[in-house]
Amino acid sequence: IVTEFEASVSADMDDQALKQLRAAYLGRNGAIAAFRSTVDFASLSPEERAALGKELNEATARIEAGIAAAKDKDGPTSNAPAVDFDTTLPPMTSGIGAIHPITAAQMEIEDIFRGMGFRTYNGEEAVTEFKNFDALNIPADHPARDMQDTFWLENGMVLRTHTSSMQNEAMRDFGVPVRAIFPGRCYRNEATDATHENTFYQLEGLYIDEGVTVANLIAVMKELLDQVFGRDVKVRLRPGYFPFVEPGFELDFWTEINGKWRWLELMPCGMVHREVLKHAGVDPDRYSGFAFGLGLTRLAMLKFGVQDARLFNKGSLSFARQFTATL
Ligand code: FA5
Repeated sequence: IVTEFEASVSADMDDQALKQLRAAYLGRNGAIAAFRSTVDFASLSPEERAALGKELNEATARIEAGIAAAKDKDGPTSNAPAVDFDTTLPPMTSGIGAIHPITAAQMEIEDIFRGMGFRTYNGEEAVTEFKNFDALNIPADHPARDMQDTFWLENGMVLRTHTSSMQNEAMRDFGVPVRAIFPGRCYRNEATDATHENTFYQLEGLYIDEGVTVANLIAVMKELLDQVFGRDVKVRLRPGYFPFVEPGFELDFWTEINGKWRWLELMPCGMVHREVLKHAGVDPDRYSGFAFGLGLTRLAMLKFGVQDARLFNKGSLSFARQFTATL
């Protein structure tokens, strides 16, 4: 029977043909069963019975193996797993990923603002000149355009130089009152050093409602910094100039750097300029509000003690892995 089987099986056979072949030899009405039915087992001695049983088992095993081998060689239509490895070995682990320190800082700040009723809004990185400049009271001939070195795209759009580019659409999309933060990547065509990257992160905040004042601005900024640094942080405002705020400020906070306590400039901010409100269709006689532009990259440097902003963009695993313990 086995000789006959081995002559008829071939690797060219498809699954269906192999199934039929298997039935013809091993099925209920197959060759092995037919042979069994011709044997009068009761008339055999125990030794004869054992020997014949063993032979029939071997024949069955060889036919099964022949079918399996024909299936295996079938390539893509074969379902047989490739078992050329030891399934009892412990699995290889690929290591656990780490959250990038800037993402970690961003997530923490988003949480704090969520607690104060701010929604998070993610805008585009390639934006119209209008959103990045004009809507923010920076017309084409305004010298403030030179304050930020811009990457221009061939289609006339720009890579946003700041997250303020989202102020206009946030007011238009949500209407007022609005409380929102916009974290994101910004680009500036400038020489890099330890505190300047051409690709860096900001986190913008915008709060527009009736009767919002500088007092609200200070309260929100202080709450943010108290929570980020886990202590009662001292802040101060100095005048600062940005065309899209009036008055504009630089917010400093009192901190220890290399063992010495001093004021550190952290966050430009101010009361949103009337022209910016008008560009977004908001009535400046009824509504007022504040905006701020937190340097997220610089905040992450402070928080995690990173000395060089350029390390964040290196894609270095050994750098990223240092922060797993912090999370
Ligand atoms: C602005 O970009 C304003 N849009 C901020 C603003 C928003 C003011 C709302 C008023 C109201 P400035 O160019 O200073 O401002 O950048 C803000 C912060 O981004 C800086 O304090 C700094 O932390 C960060 N930043 C700016 N340039 C870089 C850079 N090249 N690399 C890393 N961080 C940078």
